[in-house]
Amino acid sequence: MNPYRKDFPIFQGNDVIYFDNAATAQRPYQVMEAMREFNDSCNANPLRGLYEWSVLATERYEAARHTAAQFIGAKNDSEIIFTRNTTESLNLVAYSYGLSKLGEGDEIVISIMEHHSNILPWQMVSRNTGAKLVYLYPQQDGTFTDEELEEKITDRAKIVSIGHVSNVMGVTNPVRKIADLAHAHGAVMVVDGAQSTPHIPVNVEELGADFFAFSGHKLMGPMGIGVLYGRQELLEEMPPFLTGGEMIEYVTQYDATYAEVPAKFEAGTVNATGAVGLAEAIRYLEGVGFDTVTETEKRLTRRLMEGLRTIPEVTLYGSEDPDKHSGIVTFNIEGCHPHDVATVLDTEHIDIRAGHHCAQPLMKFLGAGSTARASLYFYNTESEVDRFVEAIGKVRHWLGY
Ligand code: 7TS
Repeated sequence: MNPYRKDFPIFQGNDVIYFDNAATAQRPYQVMEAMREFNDSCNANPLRGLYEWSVLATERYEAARHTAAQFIGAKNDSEIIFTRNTTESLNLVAYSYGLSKLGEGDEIVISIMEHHSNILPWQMVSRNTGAKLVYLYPQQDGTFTDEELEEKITDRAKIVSIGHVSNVMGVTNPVRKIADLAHAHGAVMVVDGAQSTPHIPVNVEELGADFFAFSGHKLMGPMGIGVLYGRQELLEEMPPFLTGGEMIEYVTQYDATYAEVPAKFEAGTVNATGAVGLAEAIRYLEGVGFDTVTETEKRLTRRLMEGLRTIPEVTLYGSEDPDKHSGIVTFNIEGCHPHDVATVLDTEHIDIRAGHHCAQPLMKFLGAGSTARASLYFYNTESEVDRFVEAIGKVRHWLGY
C-alpha cells in the first residue's frame, strides 16, 4: 500500500481513482491543519495591524514567502510575489513588464505547447505594443531541435516564455538551454512552472529564469495562492500591476509613490491563509522527497503506458519513453470522443480530464480536436493503474461498439 494515502482525507472510504492531478492535486490533512491553526491563533489583517495577532499573521505570511523562496532557489525573499495562481503570475509579467518594455519590431517567443495562460497574456501584449508573437514548434515527441530554437530566438526577441513541463505532452523542456539563448540575444526568460514544481526540483538560478510562475493547488496547497518569482533588478524597475492598499509609500490627491518589492506587487489584503497552506504543502512535498515522487511516477507511468499499448484502438501522444512524461499520459481511443470516455469512466469512479486541456493551439498542431488525459502523482497506486487500463479496454464496448 502507498504509505502517503493515509494523509489524504479525500481518499478515505471510497474507491475513486483520481487521475486528474495535473489539473489540481489532492491536499493532505497537514495543509488543512496548518491553515486551521493560522485561523484559530492569529487571523488578522497582516502587514498593517500593530497588535499581536496582526504581527503574528505578518510573521507567518513572511515565513511562507521564505519557504517559497527556498523551494525554488530564489536568492532573496523579496523576489517572491504571492499571486492567486500561475495565470495571475504570468499576467503580472505581461501587463507590467511586457506593456512597459516592448514595442514595434520586438518579438515575444513562446511555444505551441503552452497552456492558454502562457499564450493569451502575450497576445494581449502583442496587440497593445505591436510586438510580434513567434511560436516554437516541437517534433512529434515534444522536443525542439536546436535549429528551431536558433531560428526563432533572435536579437528581436525581448521575452521568451516557455512552460517548464507541458500539461499535455508531459515533456520537460530544456529551459536552461533556451534561457541561455534568450539571454545571448538580450531577452528575458519567463518560465511557466505550473506543471514542474509538483514533480521535479526547481532552482531558478540554475534554470536561468528571470521570472518563474507556479500555483499552490497543483502541489497540494490550497486554491487561490500562487507565486511569481522575479529577479530583483527587474521587479524594481517594473511598474505595479494592480494598485491600491498596502502597495504604496505615500499617496497625495493626484499622485503616489510605491512600496518596495514585493509589496509593490501585492495590492490589497493578501491571502495569508493560502500562503500558510502553500508553505505547508511545500514542506509536505519536500518530506516525501522528489526522488520518491519521480521514482513512483516513472514506475506508474511505465505500467500505464505499457497497459494502454496492448489496446490496439488507443493512440498515445508525446514521447514513447514513459520517463519523459512527468506522470502525464494523453491519449485517444479510436471512434470515441474523449468527453464520452471521461463520462463513462466517471461511472466507474475514475477521474480523468478530457477536452483541449486549455491548449487549443497544441490540439490543432497535434491534429486532434480533443484528447483524454490521465495524470498521476506519487500517491497513486499500481492497482489503480491496473483498474484504469482494464476500464480503458472496455470503453469501446460500453460506448456500444
Ligand atoms: N500553465 C500550465 C502548464 C498549466 O498546466 C496550467 C493549469 C496553468 C498554467 C494554469 O494554472 P492556474 O493554476 O493558473 O489555473 N493546467 C490545467 C490542466 O492541465 N488542467 O486543468 C488545469
